[in-house]
Amino acid sequence: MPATTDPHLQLMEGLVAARRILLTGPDAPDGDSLCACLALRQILRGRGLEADVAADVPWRYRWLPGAAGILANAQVTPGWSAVVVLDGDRHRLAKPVSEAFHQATMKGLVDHHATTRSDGYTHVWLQPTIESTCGMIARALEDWGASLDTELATLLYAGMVFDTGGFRYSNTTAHTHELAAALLRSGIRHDEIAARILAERRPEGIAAMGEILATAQRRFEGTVCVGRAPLGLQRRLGVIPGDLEGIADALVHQVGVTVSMLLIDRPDSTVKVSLRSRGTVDVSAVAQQLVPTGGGHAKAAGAKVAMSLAETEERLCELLAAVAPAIPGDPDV
Ligand SMILES: [Mn+2]
Repeated sequence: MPATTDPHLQLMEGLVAARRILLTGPDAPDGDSLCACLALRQILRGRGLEADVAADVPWRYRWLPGAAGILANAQVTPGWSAVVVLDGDRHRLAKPVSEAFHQATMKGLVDHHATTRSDGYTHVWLQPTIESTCGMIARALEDWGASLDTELATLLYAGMVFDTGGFRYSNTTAHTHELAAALLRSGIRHDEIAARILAERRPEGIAAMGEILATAQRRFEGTVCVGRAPLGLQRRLGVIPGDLEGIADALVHQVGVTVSMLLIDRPDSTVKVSLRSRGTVDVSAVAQQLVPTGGGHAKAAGAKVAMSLAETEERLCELLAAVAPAIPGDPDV
């Protein structure tokens, strides 16, 4: 029997007592975050609770079961008794959602990022040893008395596939595969899920990927690869949110490269940074040093900074130089 002090049971206890529940993730959510929100919404609605999801959904995730019913961030008005942040922390919520969070009586966190701080919530369920937030939910189903159907299994499998890069990243464990096997038995189309969540691109995204890879530069004696997506490139090629997923991974998977950075200009004069590591460099520490709201995992991290693209690149190179000897030599070689 699980102890009632277990965070996933305390969270459910709080949610069952709540009147209106809003589930959300960081602004510009990834596959794990959206799938975790939709999965928890299905579980809560299955218990007769009033639960909704708020997110601006990139095209890549619009096929997910239940995605059509997601509220856009701008549609969120105050009046939620519980707001739960999944797969990321409260510091990166979109503005209307952040206001709803601050006014809610119950403030929940469900996350697996080691860099997430647990202050500012009434309920915290944080498990950095688990590969994905969807994996946390999959592991809690039995204790919650929730039943698995094909729709729920599709969501949980999609989040796990997304966060493990198709079971290839170092966060994948034997237990990840055991859970995936249990989800496969529910009759999901795992090939379709993996193709859509990881591989599929729009023609505009293919063109952007080609140009970013072709113009990427290697620094630090070739061990660090920098990809740049300036606004000009994005506008010329018609890039929309969701088109640039996976490019940071492609950059790091080159012979001799141990760290990659993808720098994406945003229309609000900020830069979105995606960092990947294949070696000993902890890129979540680099992201946190870049900006306090940055962070993630040791091998995959991100940040949003109010600097120019060139300034961001130079600052990141300074930080990488400081973590030597993992990174050799001069940033300009
Ligand atoms: Mn995640």
